[in-house]
Amino acid sequence: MRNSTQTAAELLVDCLAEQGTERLFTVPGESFLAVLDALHERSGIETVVCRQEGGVAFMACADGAMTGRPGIAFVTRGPGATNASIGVHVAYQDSQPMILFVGDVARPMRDREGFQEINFEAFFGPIAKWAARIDDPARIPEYVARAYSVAISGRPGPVVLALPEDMLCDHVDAAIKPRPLVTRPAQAVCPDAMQALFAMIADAASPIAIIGGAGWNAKAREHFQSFAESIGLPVATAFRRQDAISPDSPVYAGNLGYGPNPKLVERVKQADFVLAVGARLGEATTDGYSFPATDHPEQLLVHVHPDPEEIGRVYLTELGLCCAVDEFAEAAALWEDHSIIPFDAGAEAHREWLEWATHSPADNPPALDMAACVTSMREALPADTIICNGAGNFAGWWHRYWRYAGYPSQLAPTAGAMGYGVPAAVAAALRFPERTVVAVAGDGDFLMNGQELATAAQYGVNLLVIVVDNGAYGTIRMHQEREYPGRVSGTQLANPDFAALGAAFGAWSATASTTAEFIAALDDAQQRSGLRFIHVKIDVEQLAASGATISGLRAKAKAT
Ligand SMILES: Cc1ncc(C[n+]2csc(CCOP(=O)(O)OP(=O)(O)O)c2C)c(N)n1
Ligand SMILES: [Mg+2]
Repeated sequence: MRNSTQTAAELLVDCLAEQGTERLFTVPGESFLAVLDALHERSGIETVVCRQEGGVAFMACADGAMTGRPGIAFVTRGPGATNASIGVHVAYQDSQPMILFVGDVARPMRDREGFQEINFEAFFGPIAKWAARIDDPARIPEYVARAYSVAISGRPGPVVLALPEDMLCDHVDAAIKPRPLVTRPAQAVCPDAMQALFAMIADAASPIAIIGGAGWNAKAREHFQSFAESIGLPVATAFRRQDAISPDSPVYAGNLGYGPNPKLVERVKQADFVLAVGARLGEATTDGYSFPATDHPEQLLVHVHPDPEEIGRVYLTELGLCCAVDEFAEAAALWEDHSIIPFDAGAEAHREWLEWATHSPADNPPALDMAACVTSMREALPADTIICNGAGNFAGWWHRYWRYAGYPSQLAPTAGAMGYGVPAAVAAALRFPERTVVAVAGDGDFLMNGQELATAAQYGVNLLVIVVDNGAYGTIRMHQEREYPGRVSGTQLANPDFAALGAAFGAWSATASTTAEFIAALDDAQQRSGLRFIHVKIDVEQLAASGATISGLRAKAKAT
């Protein structure tokens, strides 16, 4: 029997192995026991057992972001899939390849609202690139190959495949084999369009490039950087895509997104030519589609993006290049055109960024000065450290004062989902055991997925966790103080003893209430390996890296 047939679950696992899957993330369910069993037989794929499906999906999403191949997640029916949905949404908004497999009710139970039943195609439809169900086990190779193809091609994103429990136990002919490795289709640059682009740059007086989105890799980064440097083109990064260029590049102009350098904002507004590469130019990067503006007759926009539907979707676009980021970057680096007189703007913009991103201590600094703490990390940690965060104002200090060198070195959700940082850091520590990985989290952010420290401990990863505790959902408090000054409602937090919590997960832990204590704790943490945890206590008065304070916002409200 075994020689002539295989179970559907075995075939599925073989298909994943054929696609180069080394690791998958899961919280198990009885709906896909057959898959767990098939994994038991096949040692080539590591099964990472997590503690909540939000953590599972974030780990898979981060893994996909790091490798460019889909991160793989397995969860169970309604409860597992709904927990995991936050990671599908992030993978969608962040354009990261991921495949979520969902154990589904058995086929005979369907459409009766069976136990934990959900119509997954309908549920995930709007937040996945493709959501489908495999009913016929003989077609597993086709579905898996298509899932990989959809996840990595064009604008990458998440795919969801539902697996009926009974289908996984079906026997199929052993002659049915996995399809071979799926690769991204070639998306080369059109030479005529390239020529037109170079002519426009040659005519520009104040150009700027905005780079981001997915599809970057170490080589693409190098290529684009050498092109930009050769003509002095200032390069800004889109929201949370700061590792798309080296911070040491003499044309790096800084990051857009929340709390950008006002001088960079002005530069983008005043530019007569914008080259967007890979970036969708979303709401966060453009401050609500205001720079570049959606209609900007005085500003030429060239949009380079792998998905033709993104080009011209929101913005008036002079020239669209539908191609892959790395193919564009390479073509730009190798393009022979000597008509462009190099701009001084790149060096100017870089100076402005350095000034803004360099901490200058205040006369009266707070007891624990976040900007000083992040600056001290630059001395203490390797330059290519991977910094992971979820959502909250705390992240702004790293976005401003950390230098994201190396690739990848920033795992942060452009979708702004809290709880992403710790799971992403676990995935990064597993993927790059030789590199330093730091999860930074707010007190609110940490408690959304901090349970994945148990996963970190179980797999023995090296990971430093920094929790910035201001006793508040500080970001919301900041907006609240702006809109409703002095009326604090729904934003205060009573917290556990975070250092004790970290220790309970097996971490070496410390608490820092002053800048000096932070520096000492960091030094101590660096002498150790495994799980390390620093609980940083800050006053909520220090609201954001922009310098916003509660008293400042209240005073401003009084004055107007
Ligand atoms: C999953 C999720 N829920 C709610 C929000 C809305 N939100 C954005 S930032 C924030 C507060 C974050 O608090 P904390 O992690 O303590 O960081 P802080 O702003 O205090 O530095 C909230 C509630 C979100 N972005 N994601
Ligand atoms: Mg907080």
